[in-house]
Amino acid sequence: MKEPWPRLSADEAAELIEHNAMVAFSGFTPAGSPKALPAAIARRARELHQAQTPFQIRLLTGASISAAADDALSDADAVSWRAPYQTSSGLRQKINEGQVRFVDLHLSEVAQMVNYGFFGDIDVAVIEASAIAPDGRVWLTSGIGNAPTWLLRARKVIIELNHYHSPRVAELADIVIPGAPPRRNSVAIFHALDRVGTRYVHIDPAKIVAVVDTELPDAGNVLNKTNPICQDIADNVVTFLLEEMARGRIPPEFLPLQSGVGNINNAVMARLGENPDIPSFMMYSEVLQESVVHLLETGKITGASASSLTVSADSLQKIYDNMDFFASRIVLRPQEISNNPEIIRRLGVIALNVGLEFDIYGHANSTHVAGVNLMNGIGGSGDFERNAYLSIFMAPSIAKDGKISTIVPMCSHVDHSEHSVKVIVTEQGIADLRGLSPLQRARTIIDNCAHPLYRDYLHRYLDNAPGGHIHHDLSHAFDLHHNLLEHGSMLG
Ligand code: 0RQ
Repeated sequence: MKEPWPRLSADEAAELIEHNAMVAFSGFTPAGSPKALPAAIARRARELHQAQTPFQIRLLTGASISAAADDALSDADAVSWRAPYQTSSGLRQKINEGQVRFVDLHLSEVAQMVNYGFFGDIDVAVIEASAIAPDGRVWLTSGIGNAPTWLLRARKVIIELNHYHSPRVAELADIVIPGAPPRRNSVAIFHALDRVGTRYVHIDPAKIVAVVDTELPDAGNVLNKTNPICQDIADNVVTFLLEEMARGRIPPEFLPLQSGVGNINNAVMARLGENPDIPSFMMYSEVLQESVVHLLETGKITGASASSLTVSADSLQKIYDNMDFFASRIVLRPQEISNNPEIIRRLGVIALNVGLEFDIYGHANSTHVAGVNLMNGIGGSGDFERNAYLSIFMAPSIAKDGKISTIVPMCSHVDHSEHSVKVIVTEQGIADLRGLSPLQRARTIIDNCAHPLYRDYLHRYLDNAPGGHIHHDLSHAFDLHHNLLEHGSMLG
């Protein structure tokens, strides 16, 4: 039987994308993101630019894509607008130079904002799939992200049919799209592994304008380096959680964990995994990193829900080779479900995220260095931090060999407020902020979390700051940042 859609090369498919189109990529991190079209779109941009023809796309994704893909697109000046999250150094530079307009969004909200038309129509969705059926069923791969919404909303769909993935990867998926307010029902997830949807997305097959065959792995962005500072932070987190259990504030069966990405989070997962006093637990997270696969195998993690499997090629292969074991322990969800505030609050998630800087009252900056330069974006950290039972923020107390204190008098940009940041942990110690007044919080954060290099300065700032409920000296609150910008070090 003749297929209802054309099989094209990536370059041929890229020609279907017009200047200024809103393009939406599947996936969440490199997992599940298109692998061939980003480079082909970049090539198309270069060719057209050489012919003096304008060509740029507006690009929506789930979270980050591979840094190589974002780099290729930004090197070719192929992107004019980008949302909601990125981790590429090349794109970051263009954003900070004002050449690419970037919108930094809570990841759980993106699909709904698109459904309500806040960003205009989606012209083309580029979706990595493990299989498609002539009736329009599309099975996704190792990262779901916003792909279900893109498939349903886009005018045209280009499928990257990636034969690298096991066809059984679809067994991990649980696809459901919440209804529109005000008649949205509750999402009936009462346990991290509950399934409430389908394994595929069903669309009008007439929208599929091209199928591009690929066989490419989810390259890059697998971080599992560690260092003594990460280990100390991880030990402090484990100590804190054990004390919470001893006081009965975490139940004996533990609570589901969310863990951000990066070396600190990997170290925390490893330490939790090896500690015999931490019971086995579930994950209700957005990304499952490398360490989770091993902990699922040992039984320390009994089940994991997320939007993507951001693991090494070896670990992904292990999952595919042992699908009978892993398919009953992993659920991959659209990001508006993996990061859904209702479910996070209901399950009592413990959220573990990393920030760039914290002020002495507990506000956190995750996104903007010295308040001006974007790092990556808020990602899903806000979805979890605001709604978690326990929000724990972690960071080394200093960055850049001590030139930067991550504890400052006033955050130069606020992503998470003092009202929802519950605990701050550095390698120096733990600041449990629950129930503390602002001045108590300030002394606790300085004494327990600030680096000794900066502790006296921060105490002096607090002692000299005028105020009422909160003390601040508005003419000196950013002296450390001024020092950094003028002298390259907060120490002056
Ligand atoms: O610089 O890369 O040049 O060495 O920032 O810092 O300590 O290596 O930590 O890689 O975990 O990143 C907040 C950016 C931390 C990340 C952030 C410098 C430091 C280093 C990286 P180098 P670390 P990480 C789940 C949840 C928001 C999104 C999120 C992030 C570099 O965790 O993007 O949480 N979070 N998502 O030297 C200037 C400071 C600094 C600083 C550190 N105060 N000023 N530079 N650095 N503190 C994932 C998703 O949402 C998909």
